[in-house]
Amino acid sequence: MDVVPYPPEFAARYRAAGYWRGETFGGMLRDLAAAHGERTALAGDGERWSYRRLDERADRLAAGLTRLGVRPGDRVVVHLPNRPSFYEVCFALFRIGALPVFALPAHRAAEIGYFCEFTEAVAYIAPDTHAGFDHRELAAGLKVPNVLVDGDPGPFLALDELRAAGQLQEGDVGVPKLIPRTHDDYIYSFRASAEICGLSERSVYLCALPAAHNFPMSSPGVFGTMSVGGTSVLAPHPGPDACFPLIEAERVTITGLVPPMALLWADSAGRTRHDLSSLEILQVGGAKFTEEAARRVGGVFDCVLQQVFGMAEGLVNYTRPDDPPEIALTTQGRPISPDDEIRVVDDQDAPVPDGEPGHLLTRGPYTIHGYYRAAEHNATAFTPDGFYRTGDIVRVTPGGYLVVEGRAKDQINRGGEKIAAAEVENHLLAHPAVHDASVVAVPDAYLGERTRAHIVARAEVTDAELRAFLRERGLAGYKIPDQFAFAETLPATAVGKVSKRRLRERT
Ligand code: J2J
Repeated sequence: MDVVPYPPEFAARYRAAGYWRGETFGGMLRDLAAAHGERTALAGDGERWSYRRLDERADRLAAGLTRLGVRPGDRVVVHLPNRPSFYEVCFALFRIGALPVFALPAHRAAEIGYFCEFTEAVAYIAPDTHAGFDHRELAAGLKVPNVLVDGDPGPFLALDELRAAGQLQEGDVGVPKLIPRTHDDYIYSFRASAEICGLSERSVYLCALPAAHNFPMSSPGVFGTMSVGGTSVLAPHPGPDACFPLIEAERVTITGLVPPMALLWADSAGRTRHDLSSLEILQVGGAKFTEEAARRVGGVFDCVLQQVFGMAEGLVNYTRPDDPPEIALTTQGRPISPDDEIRVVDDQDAPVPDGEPGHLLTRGPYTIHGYYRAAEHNATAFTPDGFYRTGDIVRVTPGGYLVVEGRAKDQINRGGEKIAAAEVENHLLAHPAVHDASVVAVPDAYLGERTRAHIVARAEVTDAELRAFLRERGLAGYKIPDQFAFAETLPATAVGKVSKRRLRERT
């Protein structure tokens, strides 16, 4: 089975509660064009599109893609930076009933090749070149029937004969996992998010993080902003130099950042000549925002600070804009929905006493019941009664807010960018001089965590050679270890597995 459906009794409950309304993205855009036709939906990359224009462009592209052979249910890998055409492509694919598979701009041949093959994608859609990287070269090496290039100047151009929808997430196994989301569950999550954040048609959302990431896509992100007829502004990158001028020019009211970027913004805000006074909400999430960092950022911006603890698999928690400031400084928020079920358990899946830290399990109206085409992995990633094992260690405050205390999954959170240790280890083990490899997180004042690869070599090899090797294999840059440490052996646990705990203690 490709996709594990919500159990019928749950689906029925979510419909009865009014969360799932049978709405589709295609229908949503049609309604938005009717209600807000001339209002600006998207601004960025030198373009400004009204809702009507977006609707028309999506129709035209859908027709073009259909002529080229894209059919309902087909998968299409979308690898676009922050520009309006990202959403044109999404809506066109949704109108056809095809599934976009979202890749991050930093992904390279290793990831993109895997997505195309694993999903049997019928097309790859990318810019010609972006940020100094030639996507056409990458595309030439893909086993995919069609390549669509979104380049300058003008619209799409079919490179090959063209026959050209999902969410993407890096898991803690050797290969990335795909997260299948439905129109019903996803639309509910961003509509409810927009309501929590108090968005209206006068809201202006700045998409600072990569558009393909779940946070700026749906928490409430661009789709949440669209759902109420607001305007989204697309930044080429999340730094203050790109974003501050946009905040001033577009009178941005809300944006979302990862913690290191929020700290960078706080440093720059003191000396900027740009007027940031339109900002009403600054969201921070994707990695632990420590109380100290939150106080620093909160003290600089004259707006509401909101913590967001979410995951592409579903569950998203927010501190509420009208919460006392202490809550936003010290917790990661509470779930969107009254029907989000939270369990905090020990290693045996037994509930821990109230307020104690434990593994976070969750189930609810927008949390998946299985990864795409991953039956074996799903057997351990979910409980038999359908709770998703988040891999996060949390505690719940008496007020029902979650505090993230740590992580049990073998994943490194490099300033919000997730790195599955096993994936990088697999690539390292492919090098003939590497006998064994183990990748762990090391604390970092700026990013929260960086990566260190512990290597047992069987022949002479340098860290520079290993870095070059990983790059040649087409691994995304953020997954290339920051540090290498060479050793004779790796420490073992009592059962003989590599002890990552002891590795982390090595300096
Ligand atoms: C600590 N850890 C956090 C937080 C995510 C909104 C916001 C973020 C994501 C996201 C998202 C954290 N404090 N505030 O999808 O819609 C870590 C946890 C979590 C994992 C999920 C959204 N916010 N995390 O980051 O799928 O470990 O989603 O399980 O990329 O990031 O990562 P991802």
